[in-house]
Amino acid sequence: MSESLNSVRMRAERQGLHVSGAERLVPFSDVEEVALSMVTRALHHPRGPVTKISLQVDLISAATVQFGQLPDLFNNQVTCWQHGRQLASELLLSCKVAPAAIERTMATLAKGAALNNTSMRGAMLVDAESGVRLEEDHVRGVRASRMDLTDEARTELRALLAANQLDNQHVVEALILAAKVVSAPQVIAELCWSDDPDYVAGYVASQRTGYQRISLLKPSGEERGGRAFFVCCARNQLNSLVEWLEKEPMLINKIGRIHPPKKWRGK
Ligand code: WAQ
Ligand code: MG
Repeated sequence: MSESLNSVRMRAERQGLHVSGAERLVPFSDVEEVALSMVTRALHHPRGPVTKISLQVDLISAATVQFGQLPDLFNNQVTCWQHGRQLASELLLSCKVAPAAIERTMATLAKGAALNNTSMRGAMLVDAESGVRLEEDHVRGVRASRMDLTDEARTELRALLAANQLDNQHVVEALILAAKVVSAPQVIAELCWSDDPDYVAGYVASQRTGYQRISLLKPSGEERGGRAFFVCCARNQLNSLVEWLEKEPMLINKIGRIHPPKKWRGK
């Protein structure tokens, strides 16, 4: 790739509480339009109103861009969020996350993983064996950043998602984020549910399972959401993992399969 890219990042808050964030990697010609749409989105966010919007644009050298691929999407339909969390636990177990680590992390996300029991700005970093939280700052967490789809991959993905009634911004952004995060060999799985009160779906993602979308992972109206990256990582490699997740650019030029909905009835 010869053309340089720009990382465009937005974060919005209300009196210190995280409201919304967005990440794109785009050519210079698209910076203005993308930046404007992020500001518009922050101003009209369902978790709003906001009191501060931060926008950051950084030039990225083409030589540093890594290429990636989206995971396959599996569309699990559950009838209640309790079943959703059961399914998420099973999937995380299949990735070899320890049962106590799963239980502890879910409880933390459910009560709000930041201080004052609110949502964090970024993700928890959790030792997959012990369940211990490893992120330095429990409010900010770790922010996966500088990842996006190529235009061609975005067009292809949105057509495929639309054919499966899944074409919305949450799905597109979550697939991109998960693609980068689970491509790190130290991350054995990711768990996520939204902090938007009306968006009740979430997922477990890993190299092993792909992106396992779960239709319900929380009750409607709930604003406590979050992400946990389960890692198997020596302490002295943690800084470089976080640095890679937050700074290294990844452009995704290949999409995955979208599987049809499948009912899951609980155990
Ligand atoms: N890096 C790390 N953690 C993040 C990031 C990031 N870039 N962005 C958000 N988070 C954390 C933060 O704690 C948020 O509170 C939480 O994730 C949820 O973020 O298949 O909408 O943007 O239908 O609300 C998943 C299901 C939707 C999509 C996820 O997340 C589907 C969603 P939100
Ligand atoms: Mg949100």
